Amino acid sequence: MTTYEVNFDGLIGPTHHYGGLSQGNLASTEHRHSVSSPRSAALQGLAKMKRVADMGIPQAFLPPQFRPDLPFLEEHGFAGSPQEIVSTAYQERPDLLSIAYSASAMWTANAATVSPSSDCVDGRVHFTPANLQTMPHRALEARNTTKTLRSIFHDANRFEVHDPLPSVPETSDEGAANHTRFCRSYDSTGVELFVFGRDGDNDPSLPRFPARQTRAACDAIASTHGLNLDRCVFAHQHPNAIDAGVFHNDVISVGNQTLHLVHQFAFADQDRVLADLADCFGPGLQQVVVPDHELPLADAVQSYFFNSQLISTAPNQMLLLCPIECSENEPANQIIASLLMADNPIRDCQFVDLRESMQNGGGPACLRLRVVLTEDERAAIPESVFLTDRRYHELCDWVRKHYRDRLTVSDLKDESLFEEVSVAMQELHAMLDF
Ligand code: SUG
Repeated sequence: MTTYEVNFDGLIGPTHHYGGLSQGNLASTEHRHSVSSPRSAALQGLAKMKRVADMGIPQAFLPPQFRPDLPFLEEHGFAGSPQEIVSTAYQERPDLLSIAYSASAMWTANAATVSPSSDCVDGRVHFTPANLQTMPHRALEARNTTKTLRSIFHDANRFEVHDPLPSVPETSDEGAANHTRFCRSYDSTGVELFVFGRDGDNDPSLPRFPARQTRAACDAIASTHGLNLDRCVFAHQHPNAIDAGVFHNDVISVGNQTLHLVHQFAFADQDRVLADLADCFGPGLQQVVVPDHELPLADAVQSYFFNSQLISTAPNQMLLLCPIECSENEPANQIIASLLMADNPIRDCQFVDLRESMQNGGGPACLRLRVVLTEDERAAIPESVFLTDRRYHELCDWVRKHYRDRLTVSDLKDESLFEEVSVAMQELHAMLDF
């Protein structure tokens, strides 16, 4: 039976702005309160999805979450009509208004951790939506993400969407951005790599910037998904990497099937981690370690090279879909050129313009959640989640009609913005039947 990797990209929402909300994410801090273009952001995201779909690779999408999150503002004591809540919040706590308006659900690599049915003891696909509890604007996503995933993966014979882990520092979880799966082909049992930045409170090597994922979260997910622990590897992120701006593992390492591209300073105990992965996998795992002298950490973060999507286009053939910033970074360019010449499955490299998302620290891989599905599992989810040609054009038209070309944090107080978003979201929900 054919088994596919389906990419679920987040459709970028109409309130995409630069809040400067993510400490440790250098792009977010650097672009704090810059002018954003929600319209360009969404069209860039859609163009990336279309490019992947046009290669014949199944491409699906998750709708944006409704923002502002009024219940969040109400919990902080703001009351009245939506307009009153927004306008008082802007006067008294503009930081909270920016959180409530964040479009961060676009980065679906943080939506959940997913284990395909071939890895799970009960033969079902397991999902754990991430609690994203480290950052207040991201913590707002979990409830809705759980609901959306449950509505898409509703068939309990084939899927289990767990509750997110408790939203407390001990079980801090950021989803698939800290999880990589290796396999010989998508239908074979894989080896799952779980990456954490913090192992309890007594961790002596805590970085300066937040370490968003805990070891306890990784353990809990591996256990509830029913994974074979002999085929799981747990790796501690290098604290220096976190302090250099590597807030998620997918900023410093990317893997697909039999190929792992990883920076020299990704993990604290790198040799052990790579040896364990090779042991669990058995023969055939190709590990390409990029040395710091070829791609210094600062360039890895600036170019987001490791946030490229590594996509299988045919058996043992892959495409590297890189952020356009890689083409402007000399060391990243060199690495790409040498990978294309070396003996590995990468056959092609393409650059994609996602500058609007990149300026908030979200590259190609951040914008997608990978879900490996058999033909039968794929048939059990609504067809309407897939990006067809027709849907692509409908969504582009919808974005052009409703999204602003320019948005600043002071625009968040506009009554008209709230209205515009409400109308746009109603129209979207009428268009999508999931
Ligand atoms: O969580 N940026 C996101 C970027 C997430 C990237 N995802 C992966 N690496 N998989 C974050 O830091 C910035 C929002 C702002 O500042 O307005 C933000 O949330």
